[in-house]
Amino acid sequence: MNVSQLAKVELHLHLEGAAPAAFIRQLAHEKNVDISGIFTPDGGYDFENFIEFLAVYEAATQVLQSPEDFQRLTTAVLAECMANDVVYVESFLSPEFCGGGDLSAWREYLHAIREAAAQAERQHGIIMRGIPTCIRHLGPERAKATARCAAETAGDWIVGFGMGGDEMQGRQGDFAYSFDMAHEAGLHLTSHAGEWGGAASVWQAIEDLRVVRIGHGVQAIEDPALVTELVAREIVLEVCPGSNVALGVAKTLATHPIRALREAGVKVTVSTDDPPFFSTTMRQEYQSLAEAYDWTADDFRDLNATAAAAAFCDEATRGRVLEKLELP
Ligand code: MCF
Ligand code: ZN
Repeated sequence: MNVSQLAKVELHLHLEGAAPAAFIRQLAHEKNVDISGIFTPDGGYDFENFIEFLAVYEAATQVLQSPEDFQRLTTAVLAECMANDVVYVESFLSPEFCGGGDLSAWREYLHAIREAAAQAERQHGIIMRGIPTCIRHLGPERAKATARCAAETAGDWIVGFGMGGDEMQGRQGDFAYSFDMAHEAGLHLTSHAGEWGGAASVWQAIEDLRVVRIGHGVQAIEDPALVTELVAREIVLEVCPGSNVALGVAKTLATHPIRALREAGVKVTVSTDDPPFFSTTMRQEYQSLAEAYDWTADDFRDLNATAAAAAFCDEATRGRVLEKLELP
């Protein structure tokens, strides 16, 4: 069997960022919203760099206006996950795009997302869990409303709290209040760091926010003391190689830090981030890694074992995931 067809766990997937461009174009058509400027002539998302990516992402979310839109989105995204043999996926959800941080609106959006997830699980067995995520460039005050939404809905489905967005703005520690609130509600913590903000940003995330996973984290390779610390603390990196190459964090897969980090003993996992934006899929990621590094099925089973162990779900769910992966 080709390694790209192995059963997979994906820990780093933004729900809106996983929306196929055709899905967003269709919603724009239905709602009469003109966002034609965000698409390339051949129908993909059009951006040249990280800042443009964030702007195009946010423009695309304009057509996601109701719980029903998010229900359709979740169904479409899970279909794509299944087509890539993903058996368990944790998705970042944004209360900002689901009611603007209003708690009762968030509950309605969440209900719709969970309906779609429950139906996919009943019909096809795929398991999804949600991680509400604040948007760094909107600042610490807005993050508090997101954290409150997360804390109030924490449970067996909302399992974590995270932060994405423009890492060049502010410091990780500016968001400590929100991360503390989420932690007290029993949520597991992750934050995007070390994608643009260097090793210093990863240090801040582990020291100031008490995260147990890092989104990206690949720039940790610049600081040997940090690599040692990540190994000692068993911090898990949600690495998204295709995203990093598409946005210019790494020039090529051959020079991407994932291999060196893994060889240094850091716990790494593989995800797609925002697959249609970066013209990637989970199968494509596995295929590219296998070709670039000669990784075998055993390497990928090892990555999935790390991901399953690092999943924020409860132990009963983890057991089901391990069964699907055919891992002990
Ligand atoms: O991981 C990629 C690139 N780095 C940082 N942020 C994001 C990525 N994909 C989406 N985001 C951000 C973006 O600001 O996360 C937010 C978006 O608004 C959504 S979180 C559900
Ligand atoms: Zn991300």
